[in-house]
Amino acid sequence: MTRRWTPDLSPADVTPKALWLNRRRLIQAAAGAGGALIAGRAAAQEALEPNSLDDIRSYNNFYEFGTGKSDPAENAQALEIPDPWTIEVDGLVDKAGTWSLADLIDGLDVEERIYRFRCVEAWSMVVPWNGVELAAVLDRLGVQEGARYVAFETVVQPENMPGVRRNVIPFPYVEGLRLDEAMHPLTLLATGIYGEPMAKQNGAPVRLVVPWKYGFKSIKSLVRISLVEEQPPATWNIINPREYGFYSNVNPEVSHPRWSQATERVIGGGLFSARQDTLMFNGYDEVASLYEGMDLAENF
Ligand SMILES: Nc1nc2c(c(=O)[nH]1)N[C@H]1C(S)=C(S)[C@@H](COP(=O)(O)O)O[C@H]1N2
Ligand SMILES: [Mo]
Repeated sequence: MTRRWTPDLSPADVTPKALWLNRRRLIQAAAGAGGALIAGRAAAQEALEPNSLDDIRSYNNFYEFGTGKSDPAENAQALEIPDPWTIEVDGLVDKAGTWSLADLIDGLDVEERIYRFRCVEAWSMVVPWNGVELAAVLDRLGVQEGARYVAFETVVQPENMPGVRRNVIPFPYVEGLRLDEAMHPLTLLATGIYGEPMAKQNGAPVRLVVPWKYGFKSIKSLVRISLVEEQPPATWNIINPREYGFYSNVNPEVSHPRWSQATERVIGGGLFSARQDTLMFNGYDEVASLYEGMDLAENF
């Protein structure tokens, strides 16, 4: 099996070797034993060609560090990452309290997931994330009866964050998912990219990744996870609810009020960088059942 990552690197060079071998074994076993679904999904993942680490680390949105695409690469280097990084877990959960990131993910499978990433601004990349399923973390925490949503919050370090000092949008940046979205196996808590620890501009040391939703749902540098009963506030939805819905599922048929969402500009495609068609749920059809019976133009 061959797969091109960058012209000079083989996948074994950029993925922790154990992980890479594991995944290969899984793919081979699935193909051999007739596990068509797993083989199919693995093949779909193989077919995506990830962007370079350079693309992924130099074209960012992280408003705490400025509104320009190249601001975070420079300004986010001031982000302080204390050891241990702690996450407050609260609400309707058995094991509420202050968790270190290490304890929160200790013993869980850190997997590689190569996902399409589609920003609401109509650009896209492909990112090889490393992370754990959020569901595994929530299971560890013990979600209580009555919890219907999960709320997330980003760290605020005004002294290190020029965007916070200038109040470019309200902070802390907050986001939320319905519990079934949070429990979906595609939803990740990501701690790395290309087998390297998460770069600060990408949301070190841990961020959410929800590949079927617009990028702003994938909140960075998490310091709080809350299990709650009511739909929690979400930053862009608060700023402009007419333009940014709570769900914000990628949907080529529902235009942003100021631009079409039918196509996207592929980052890293070079000078003649093509636009490509945007896919429903960003291509992750397996989430469609979460929204059965909902009008996705109404609940956008
Ligand atoms: N805390 C925080 N999280 C955030 C953002 C932000 O400004 N602050 N921007 C969002 C947006 S709009 C996008 S497209 C992605 C960008 O992730 P990337 O820079 O790793 O590509 O992060 C999302 N998470
Ligand atoms: Mo975005």
